[in-house]
Formats: sequence, C-alpha cells, structure tokens
Amino acid sequence: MIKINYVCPTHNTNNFMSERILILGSSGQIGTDLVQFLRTKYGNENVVAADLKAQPILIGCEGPFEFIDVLDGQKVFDTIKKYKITQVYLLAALLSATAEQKVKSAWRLNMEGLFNILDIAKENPALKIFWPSSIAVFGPTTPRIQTPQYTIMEPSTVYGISKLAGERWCEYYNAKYNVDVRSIRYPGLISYKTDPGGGTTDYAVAIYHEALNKKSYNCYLREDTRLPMMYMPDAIRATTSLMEAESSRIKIRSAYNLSAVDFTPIEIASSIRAHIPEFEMTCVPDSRQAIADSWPQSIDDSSAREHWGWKHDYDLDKMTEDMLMHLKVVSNKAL
Ligand code: VAH
Repeated sequence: MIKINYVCPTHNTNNFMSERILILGSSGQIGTDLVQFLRTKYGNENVVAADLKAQPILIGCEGPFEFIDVLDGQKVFDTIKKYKITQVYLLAALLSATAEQKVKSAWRLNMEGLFNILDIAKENPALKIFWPSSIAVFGPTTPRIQTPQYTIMEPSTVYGISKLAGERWCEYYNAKYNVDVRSIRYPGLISYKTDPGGGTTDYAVAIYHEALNKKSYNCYLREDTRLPMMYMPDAIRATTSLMEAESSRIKIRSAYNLSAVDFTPIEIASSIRAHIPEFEMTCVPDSRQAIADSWPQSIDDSSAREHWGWKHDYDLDKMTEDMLMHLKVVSNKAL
C-alpha cells in the first residue's frame, strides 16, 4: 500500500453539514478517494472512515477513523449510533481475481457485509445506503457491445455471482422495506492514490506505475482485451451524484450501468507513449484472461444519464496525463 500524503482543498460546503457519513472499507481503492472528497464537501468531522486496514495519511482531511470488520454487525450498528450517521457507503469487498482464490471468504464478506447494513437500514429508514455493484454481474452469454441495463446476466465468477445476488437483495429491501439503497455497476476503476487491489482490471493501474518506474510493463491480459473503464474522479462524482439525487429520481434499485471509456492494453500503452516514448509492453495472458473475456467490452449507461444526469469527464488521454502527472509527484520522478 502506497502511503501518500494528500493536501485536501480547504473549502467546505457548509450547507451539507447536516449529513454524517460512514464509509466502510475506507482504506480501499474507492474508499481512499471518497473519504477525501466527502470530507472536503461535508466537513472532516462529519465523515467517519472505517476499515480493517489503516487509512492513508490525508493531510487537511483528517477525521474520525474506526477499525471495523463489516461482518461484525453489532460494531457497525454501534458506530452508526455513536456518530448519528445519516449515510453509509459499504465498500468492503473482495474483488474478482482475489475472490476466485478465496471463494467462501469472498461470498461471506460480499454478502454478509451487505445483509448487516440492509438489516440495520430496515430498522432505521432514514439511513441512505450506497453499495457498489460491478459490470462483473454480466457473463459470457451477455451481449458484450454496449451492454444494456436489462439483459442476460449469467456471471461466471465468484465476484460477479456475489454482486448479482447483492443487486437482487438491494432491490428486494427497497421494494419490501423501503430501504433507500442505491448502487452502481462500476467498470474497471483507475486511481493513482492506492495500489492495485486484486481486480482483473487493475492492470490499467499497474501499467502507469511500471511505465514511470521501469518504462516497461508485462500485461496479464491479451493486448486486444477491451474492457469498460473509468478514472476515479469520474467514479467519485457519479457515486456522490447518485447519493445526492432526490429519491424519486432513482428508478432502478438493483444497480445502474455506468460507463466512461473502454480500451485495450494496446490503446492504453499508446496513450502512455505520448508521454514516455520509450515505453514498451509485453502481454502474457494468465488466469485473469478468462475473467476479462466473460465481461462486457462496452456499456450502455443511458439510464443513469436520463435518471440522474450522469456524464463522464475523463477520456483515456486525459486520464493518462493526470495519472502520470500525479504519480510523478508522488514518486518524485521526472518523466
Ligand atoms: C475487478 N476492479 O477487476 C474490479 C471491477 C469490473 C471490475 O469490479 O474485480
């Protein structure tokens, strides 16, 4: 885990001060960015970070932190009461590649963690819940180009099966108990703030680190493997926009398709070479190729755009420029 010091913007938008937010899994890829974004917007003391692992140092965004295992439902409940929480982001999960190695642990964490939160929200209807789904809910029988919001869903990975089941339970708890749970089917996410964390799409994070450090990268996917991807600033904006939308605008309570860009290892390598001309990439597919081949190549996210105004900001080249600029600062290396 890279420990990076971030200096958060000093402005806080005080009119959000009534919200008190708990982020479970705050030290992970999404969590690290989300803590910083939400503390800047809602005030450091109004955003409680919680994880089993320590939080990266967030200079200017310091705030409450709790060591919590999301499988300890009582501890989660006590923390919600202690801080008078109004919103919970449940981000703790095992990702696709890791989940194939730890089948039962992944199912338990991804499902029991969700049930703990849904059952607390069932008894506390004022709570708003965010739970991340993934394009991994689609499988090899799903149409892979511009995959629609509603289509065949036969995931062939442990992670995808747990996310599909989770979507069904989110929709059930909303329909049956009026739980205000909201979800997004994230594509592969790319951030400079955390190390790759066991995801099949994480080659698209590692390639930037290796390009800067070694000027070369050995990719574990075939060079023409096209996957839907998104830069973390877009993902954070989409997540908080969904959580801030009026409940009446949320027409889909399983999970929204969400998209920004899709690219192949060849294309991201070419984007990097515009900044590091000598960069070289080799491709030696491993077991993760079968996971990637079961997923969509591109996503139709028109429902998210219509229902709550989603629009992505970063294309591949804009992401590459920003990633390399920030990684250069972090590792004090000249390009
Ligand atoms: C993974 N980054 O690779 C996650 C994501 C669509 C992929 O859910 O497992």
